[in-house]
Amino acid sequence: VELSPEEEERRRQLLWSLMSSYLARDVSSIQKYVVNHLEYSLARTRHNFDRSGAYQATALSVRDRLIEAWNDTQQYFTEKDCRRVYYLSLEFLMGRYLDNALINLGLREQYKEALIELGFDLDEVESEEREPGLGNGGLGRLAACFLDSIATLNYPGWGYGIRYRYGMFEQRIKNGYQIELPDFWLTRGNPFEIERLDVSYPVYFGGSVSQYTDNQGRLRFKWNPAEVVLAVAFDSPIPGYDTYNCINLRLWDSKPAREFDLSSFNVGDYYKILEMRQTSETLSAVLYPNDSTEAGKELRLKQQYFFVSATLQDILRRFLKKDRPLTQLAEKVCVQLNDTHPTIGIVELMRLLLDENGLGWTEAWKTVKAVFSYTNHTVLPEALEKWPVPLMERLLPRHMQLIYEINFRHLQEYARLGNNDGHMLERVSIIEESFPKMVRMAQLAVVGSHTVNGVAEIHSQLVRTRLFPDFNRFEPKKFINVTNGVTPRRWILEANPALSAVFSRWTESDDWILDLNQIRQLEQYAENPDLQREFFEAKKENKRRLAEYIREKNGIHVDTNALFDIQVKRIHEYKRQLLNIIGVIARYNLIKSGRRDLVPRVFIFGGKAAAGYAQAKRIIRLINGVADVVNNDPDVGDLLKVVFLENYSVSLAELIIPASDISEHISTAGMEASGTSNMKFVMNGGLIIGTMDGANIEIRDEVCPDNIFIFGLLADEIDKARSELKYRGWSCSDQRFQNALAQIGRGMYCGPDTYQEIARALEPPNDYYLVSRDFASYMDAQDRVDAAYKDKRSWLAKCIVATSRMGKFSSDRSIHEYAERIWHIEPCAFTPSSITYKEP
Ligand code: T68
Repeated sequence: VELSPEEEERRRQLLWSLMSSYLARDVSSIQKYVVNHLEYSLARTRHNFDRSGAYQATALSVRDRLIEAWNDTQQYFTEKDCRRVYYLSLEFLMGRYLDNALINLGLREQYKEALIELGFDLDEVESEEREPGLGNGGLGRLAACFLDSIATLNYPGWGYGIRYRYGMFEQRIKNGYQIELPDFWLTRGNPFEIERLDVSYPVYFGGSVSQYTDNQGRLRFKWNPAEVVLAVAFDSPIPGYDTYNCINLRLWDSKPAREFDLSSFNVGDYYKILEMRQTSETLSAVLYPNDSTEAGKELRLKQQYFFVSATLQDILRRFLKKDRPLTQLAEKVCVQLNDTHPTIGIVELMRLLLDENGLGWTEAWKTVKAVFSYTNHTVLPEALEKWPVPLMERLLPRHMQLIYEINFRHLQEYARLGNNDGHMLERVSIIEESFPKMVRMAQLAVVGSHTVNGVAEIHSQLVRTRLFPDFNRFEPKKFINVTNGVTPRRWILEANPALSAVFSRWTESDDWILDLNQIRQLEQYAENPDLQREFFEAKKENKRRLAEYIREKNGIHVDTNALFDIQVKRIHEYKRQLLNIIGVIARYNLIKSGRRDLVPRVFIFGGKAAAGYAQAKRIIRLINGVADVVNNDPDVGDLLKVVFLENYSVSLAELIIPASDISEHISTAGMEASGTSNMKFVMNGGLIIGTMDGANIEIRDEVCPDNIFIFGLLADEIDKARSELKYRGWSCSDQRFQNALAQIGRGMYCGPDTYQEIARALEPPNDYYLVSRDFASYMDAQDRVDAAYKDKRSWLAKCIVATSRMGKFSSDRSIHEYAERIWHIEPCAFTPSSITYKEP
């Protein structure tokens, strides 16, 4: 109905009076909200109030609050028309929501009290939540930490991704082997998402391209697609810590689109249509469990385009709500590409601007380049995405045309810049001239972005010199570094309440939660016996929690006085879990030879192997084989235990990381882009043993070489070492290594299906990851760890100093850098009093 201004004002007043204003924060109101949801949302009676119901009702009551904040924040961003960042990622590894939301809202204590009176323990209620595992590892978890920092720092930003119905597979260990089970995480629904049936977009595939002349006589192109899928938005509110701001993670779900179905139903092809419906639903069905290797599956490309197309349509629609030309898009919008996975977005935005909105090439391209920036997460050649041209032509014919045109203009420009050694154009080309031809997504991402960043200093240097030397020569300013970080909210405050209390006590404030540099104050008390005792007690408590879990899950008793030595991360040859486990075998042999003066150690492993990565699966088998032998050898006792924890995940990381004395970050130098668990471990009061790789180098710079155990070849020594191995037959003369290898070769720890391939991979010409070459240096570093651990006071002082110097590795620092150097956005904080629709 048309309303007069007076009627409009009355309507606004009515809406305000109907909305119950903000939800109260006291314990009895919280109880009322929870029980209301139990009754009216879950349709359970008060007599049927179990722990699962308590979780659901609690979560829904928290969701209400998040929605209030979400609505106000988004309305405020719209009103202020602030420049926004959109973080595009195929993975968001969020971890459990409830605990994090309560902490960020500052309501955990109230909820704890409210639930106790209702007969529930909040910790137990929280553990009812099924974690959404919508990511593989570091890259997906980084995206989640970044959202927490963006919200906390009041930056106007959103995350966009896919709502996979099956996330990362669930890992089980059977007879030492990894088994993969599907992760249907939505079985009991997800109270933290809001389905937006009103926010949906068609996404097209296939078909052909036709030409026509527009009314100004210009040649235009039209894509006539053959297939359509509908993208439907699911929103998850992401609250910041100690702010009212609440941002959005919008994940797309695929549904069959009716418009195409109906016409085909008329044609009578009933079964074909039902088949097509199925494929549309499979689009967002499953996360590809490949980490750091490119599988090149057709469905994966469809997923990428599906999510990027829906996202850009959504972004343009929001921008165009205000009447303005698309040439101004880059003033209000920037898009960060989390690796090359969403890179087809560069081409899609070109298509939208050219074909759907009538812009000319020059202005369209200028806009595109001003909008996009790209984060690279790996220099491993096998992980760089490439798509076959024929596949691209079939699925996205118009995009393929545009890629050729983008490449043609790009090569012309680079040819003009000169300095062509004959192969330069071949190297910088977006098209690889192989059979079949391939589209190189990294080259496309560099060409279509204004800024390209690596994720740690050494990695950014390798991005410049090894991946894109020619681009770097002509456009050096394009390449920058933004070192990764992790959120102290989840990784200290939530994961480690004991240490958090120590931080607050010794800094006499909670400010460290928002400014991690504050914990530097602890350093001056590194030798203080009271602080040392508190540090020790906190660690002990965390080790007890983990020991209890190990007893429950693995049936192994571990002594909390032993040194806990932990390596948890995806299983990959470059991460060298093999180096660790061969070191364990050597230690076992030492014990068997009668040495009793060793520091008792518990070696804890965890991590998933990609389902198709045979060698990684063998490594898991070997670790479990060694665990069996060692843990059941009466000669060993408490001197050595080996534990493989199955199904490593964010929630498990929150339990494991605070319990470490030493953690291992031992990749072949130059291969781990950054690593982020290294940061988490040190923040939680543990030391690390590691190579000069990724963020280890910057951690060493911060904590001083005395407080970290570094070993191994440097990145620039690797090529030479490899060629020595290959051409001069360098082989490891270390007897401990040879003995361990011989035992593996005799089948002492696992059967021939496993040991043959493991032994082969470690022999001279094959040892690409240089396990044998770094072995002696690794063992020396482990001896230094033992020696240092024996002196309890100096060990604790090392831990305190190292921990206190971790301020740099808060993701708040990373996000400030992105905001200032790449996104050029400003904080936009909403406070309930700055509401423009004033309550009448
Ligand atoms: C990781 N990459 C880096 N990739 O390995 C790690 N890859 O050093 C870094 O700290 C982290 O990114 C954050 O920057 C990944 O985790 C993937 O998970 C992945 C997934 C799909 C395809 C390729």
